Amino acid sequence: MNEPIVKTNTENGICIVTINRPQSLNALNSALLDALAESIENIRTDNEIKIVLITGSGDKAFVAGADISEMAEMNTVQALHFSRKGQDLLRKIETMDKVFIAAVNGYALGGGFELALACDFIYASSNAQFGLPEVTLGIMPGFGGTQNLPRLIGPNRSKELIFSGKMLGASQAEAWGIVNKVVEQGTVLDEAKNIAETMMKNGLTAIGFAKETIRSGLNMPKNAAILHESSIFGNLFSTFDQKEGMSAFLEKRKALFSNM
Ligand code: CO8
Repeated sequence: MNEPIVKTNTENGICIVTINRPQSLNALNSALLDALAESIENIRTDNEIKIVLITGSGDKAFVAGADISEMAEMNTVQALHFSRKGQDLLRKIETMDKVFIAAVNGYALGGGFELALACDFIYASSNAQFGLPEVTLGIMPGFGGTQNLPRLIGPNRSKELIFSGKMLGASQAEAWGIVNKVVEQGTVLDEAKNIAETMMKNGLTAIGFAKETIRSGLNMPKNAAILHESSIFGNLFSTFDQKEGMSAFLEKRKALFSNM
């Protein structure tokens, strides 16, 4: 039987999503985007899954972009649908009250870099390369890159990357604030799992609300964002986890959160 193009494996609330098309450096074609969208929707409705790690199959690429051989044949309408399909998927990742970590194990180019940027943060192996080479193909990023990258590293560095199409190595990406941590080749998934396991011990409802507050606050004027934060902060005092977390501290024991 053929291997699935997207593999998922869940253990103890952490789901590993592996993009599995290594012969094309995990390039995103329509079938892969559909399979990824289906996996992400299953994850959204699975209450057992709290943290998602996205990685690529093989040791060469996370995702080397959208599939150029498929895109080469597209007309305007097909390209628009293709881009929307990708954007819908990424928006779901950005807005879901679960944590997404990109474990970048090689090339993260074009749509692949944009997929990593939609995650909450990125861990990268030392051989990772990041780039938005769309202009070398006569197009521009269409998967959120012109919006998410400038919000992360500012417009000037984004323009340098987008206009030149140049790749950034893992340590430079770390220095620019794109990557949270660079690790030895072959260990990125384990390192991402380690931080995920630390997070699993915390109040995951609170983490979900913190994610939403950070995301929505970045698109609001500061005064409104601060008000939004205090209202969410107040609401968390109606949760079991707030009672448990604070009681556990006062009773000098470990908190047993139930994510309610
Ligand atoms: N699309 C299709 N096939 C690809 C892609 C890709 N993006 N990247 C690599 N492949 C294929 C190659 O064609 C090759 O296939 P084959 O063996 O059949 O010839 C195989 O993967 C291995 O690749 P290479 O032999 O080229 O490997 P190298 O180690 O020599 O080079 C590189 C690796 C540098 C990563 C090189 O493959 C490369 O430059 N790839 C293209 C990168 C790129 O330009 N990506 C951006 C695409 S545009 C994009 O992502 C737009 C997103 C916006 C819209 C998204 C909507 C979803």
